[in-house]
Amino acid sequence: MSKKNIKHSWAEPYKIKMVEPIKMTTREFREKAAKEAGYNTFLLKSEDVYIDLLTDSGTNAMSDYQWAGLMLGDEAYAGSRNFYYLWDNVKKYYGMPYFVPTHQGRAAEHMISKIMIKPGDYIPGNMYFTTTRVHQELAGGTFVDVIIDEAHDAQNEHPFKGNIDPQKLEDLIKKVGPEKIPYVSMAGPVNMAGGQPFSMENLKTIYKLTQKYGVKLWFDATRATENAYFIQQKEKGYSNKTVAQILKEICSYFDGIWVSAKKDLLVNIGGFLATRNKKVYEEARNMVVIYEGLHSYGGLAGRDMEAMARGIEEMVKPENISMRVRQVEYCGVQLEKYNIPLVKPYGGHAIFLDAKRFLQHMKQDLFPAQSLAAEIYIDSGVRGMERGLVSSGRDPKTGKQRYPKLELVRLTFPRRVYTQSHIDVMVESIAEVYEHRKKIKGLKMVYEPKYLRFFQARFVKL
Ligand code: PLI
Repeated sequence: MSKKNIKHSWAEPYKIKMVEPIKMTTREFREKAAKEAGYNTFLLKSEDVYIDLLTDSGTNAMSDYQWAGLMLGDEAYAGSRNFYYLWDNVKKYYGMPYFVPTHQGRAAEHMISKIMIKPGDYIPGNMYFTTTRVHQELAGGTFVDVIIDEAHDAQNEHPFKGNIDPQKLEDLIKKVGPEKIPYVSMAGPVNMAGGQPFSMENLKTIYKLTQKYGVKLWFDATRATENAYFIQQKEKGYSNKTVAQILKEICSYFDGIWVSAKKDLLVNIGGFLATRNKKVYEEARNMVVIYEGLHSYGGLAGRDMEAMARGIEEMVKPENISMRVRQVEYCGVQLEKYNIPLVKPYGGHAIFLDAKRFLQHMKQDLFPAQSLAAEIYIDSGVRGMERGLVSSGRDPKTGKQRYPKLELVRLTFPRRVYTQSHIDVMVESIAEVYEHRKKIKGLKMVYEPKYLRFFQARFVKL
């Protein structure tokens, strides 16, 4: 190997100052725990989990800079200095002049849906997200998926599977009329598609289309920094721009954004709504006092807002965002060595196992992804999450199950929490489950909640 090729490895851009011990359990223990949890990984006790890849939401490790900021929390009921610092950073990094904090992302989704959607409206989006869609439906709207077809194919290696199909969008606008579309709901990277980004080129096309018909464009910017990083890495003309510059350019095309700060912002709680639309801002600022708290804390402590403000500064740092995405990539590369079927390209926040191909012998009605997530936990204590038929739920009008093309198990990486060795152990466990996959028989749902059933549904083994 030439000297030029030696420096390919990467390592975490931090060192560990405090550790949180994790409990080691036996297979027998985990079999019992999984049964008691109704084979739903959301219902497991966290202390019974060895490597927790359930979600990257609120599970991040904060830096010493963020922890130090907690001590500067100004816990005034009104007008705390942390609120103003956070607002300044929202303006600086997202480019949005108006800002309303919320306790987490779905509170912002609730408000924007209530403000913008009238019964009978249609909300086109690049694949649904669970909480986003339920708020759109509860406001009387109908979500319409206008993502490109490639996104529904786990094996298609299109670099920007989060793109909106302009033709699908224009067809919908012409069919229902622009007045029935309060806004286009764009997310990036697209969580349910496997963490797939959209390109700047696609965003510009969609922006022009919405301008042509006078339709608003809103952005779920929950993991926007990852999308900006993918644009920098993959899209022509962006390799010399910083992630911070790209993030700001992305946001410049949107009327407003909602954010779950529990992801990109490297904190454990928080969210916000930000916009350049003064009218929407006035309504959100008024509404937040009913559902969340005063407009200058939105259900958060002053110290939480301080950690968020500092997290914004850290999330765009090149070493942080590249390590984040490259850790996920490392996991994908290792799994592929065992021929484990995955969604390609690898996502920004997670690796998604393709349960349809992993458990080819199982019909979708037997919940392959739910079964696989339970088996992986039983094998090694690694906790992932179902993203398939259970998550997709039922059509609120017909009550029928919505059968998604993608039947996936998500292995999601909390930021700055696990090391390469954790990933190696996890990969070996999944390889083991893959070897014995034919023994997995599927599950029967025995309890089904009305909303977002994946969180609390219970199953028994067949
Ligand atoms: O969990 P919240 O309420 O802070 O945020 C809701 C939410 C909105 N948009 C997107 C793209 C999300 O991924 C999201 C929450 N995601 C979770 C909890 C996850 O595990 O992916």
